[in-house]
Amino acid sequence: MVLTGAGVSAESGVPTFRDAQTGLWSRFRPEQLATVGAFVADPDTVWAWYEWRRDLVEQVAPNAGHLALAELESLVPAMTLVTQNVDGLHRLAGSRKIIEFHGNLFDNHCLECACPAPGVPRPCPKPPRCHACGGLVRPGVVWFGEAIPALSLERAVQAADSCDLFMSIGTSMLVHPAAGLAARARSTGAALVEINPEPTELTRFADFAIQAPSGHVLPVLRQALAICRRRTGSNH
Ligand code: BV8
Ligand code: ZN
Repeated sequence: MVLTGAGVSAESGVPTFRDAQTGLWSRFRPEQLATVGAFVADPDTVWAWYEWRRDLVEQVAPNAGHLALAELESLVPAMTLVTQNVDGLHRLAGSRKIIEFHGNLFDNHCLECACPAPGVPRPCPKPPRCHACGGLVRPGVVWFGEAIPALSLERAVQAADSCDLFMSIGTSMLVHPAAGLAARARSTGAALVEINPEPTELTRFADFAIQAPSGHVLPVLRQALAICRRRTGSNH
């Protein structure tokens, strides 16, 4: 099982949550904007923050780390990728078995009736109205204080409980319940590997802590696995 966070997208040019927000958004903290309360209080500002992030993500490409993870998936069919990222870059890189634990930046649904709101034209400076009930349309991400969608949580917990190797890549391990998945995997005997240039809450529990950028480490890991495969001829 692989759990990724914002650090995996950093080398694509997407600022992480811990990075200081740039420009207009420097006076807010993500935890202040990424909540239902913030959206209800000021829908135009919160919607504009997501439009700014969508514009930014649309201009970047998956990096070598995303691409290596997509290739690892074909080398290790049992692998499950759980991502906290909402930027869609893993899918763009070719990963298919993905659990978008916190949703996706480019999805929208109605705040009132939860009706999906596909095809919102871009740019869209203000939040559109729901075609079913006229309620405000909101970004399809999981905000702080909101529950993780039940199916995503169930599948991620199942992967954590059954994996024999848990890799935490590019995450500060501060946001729950995503961060708790590592402890679940460890409690069922999985080996823990962390790839992060900085130490985190997980580092002291990791069997291997590789303190380097994921865009550098993951291609090496993928290459090493492919060589092992060729030498041993094994495919499990
Ligand atoms: C919930 C979508 C309950 C929105 C996001 C238990 C303990 C403590 C707190 C809580 C708890 N349970 C619940 C909470 C509250 C809260 C929480 O965890 N708060 C934190 C701040 C303490 N959790 C919630 O509210 C969750 N909901 O629990 O609901 C409930 C239950 C039932 C019914 C009703 C309610 C929901 C959390 C989801 C929030 N949504 N995103 C949006 O994006 O706008 S979270 C958002 O922040 C991201 O998705 C991501 O998950 C998180 C940022 O974390 P990281 O990805 O780790 O990024 P970060 O910047 O922190 O770190 C980057 C790392 O990369 C760094 O370590 C850096 O060193 C490294 N790095 C940098 N460059 C590289 C690199 N690594 C590798 N290579 C590089 N090149
Ligand atoms: Zn509606």
